[in-house]
Amino acid sequence: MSEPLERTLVLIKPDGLQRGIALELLSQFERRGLRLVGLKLVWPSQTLAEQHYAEHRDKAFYPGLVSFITSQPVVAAVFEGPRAIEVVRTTMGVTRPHEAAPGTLRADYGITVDFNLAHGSANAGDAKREVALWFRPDELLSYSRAIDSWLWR
Ligand code: IDP
Ligand code: MG
Repeated sequence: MSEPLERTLVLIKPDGLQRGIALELLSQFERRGLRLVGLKLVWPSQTLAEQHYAEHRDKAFYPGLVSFITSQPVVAAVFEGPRAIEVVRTTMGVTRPHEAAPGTLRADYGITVDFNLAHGSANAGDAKREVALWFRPDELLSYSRAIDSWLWR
């Protein structure tokens, strides 16, 4: 009953780092059993931010979003595991913290959409594109952990 392992991009946005809870937030994904395969601090360039949020180019909030994400460093991480993309999204909760379910990261740590703390790839296509955008192949490590056999098969 093995499920294919997925990789997905997580960003802890500037608000998470500035509030001093970046690693606390990341640990929520680790605690669920996801395996960390890439991790770094990045101060995103304008180009990186624009590429990352390209799908929102025409939205009213886009200029503010790009200026926010480039204003301070972010933590970029890649997590791996069965259904990792969905696991990250459900752990984060929906985009607007006031609509997010209690127990999710955005609900428990946030209150407005402007400061919703984290990014997680939305689907398999986005995950592939975003992981490649933020990490070089040699920055991603493939390894196993002894506990993996107690988390998935
Ligand atoms: P997601 O981060 O849950 O995937 P998206 O709809 O892809 O949500 O939006 C990307 C990011 O843009 C959000 O996480 C949030 O930071 C910002 N954003 C989305 N909608 C709004 C809005 O209505 N006002 C301000 N910022 C927004
Ligand atoms: Mg999105």
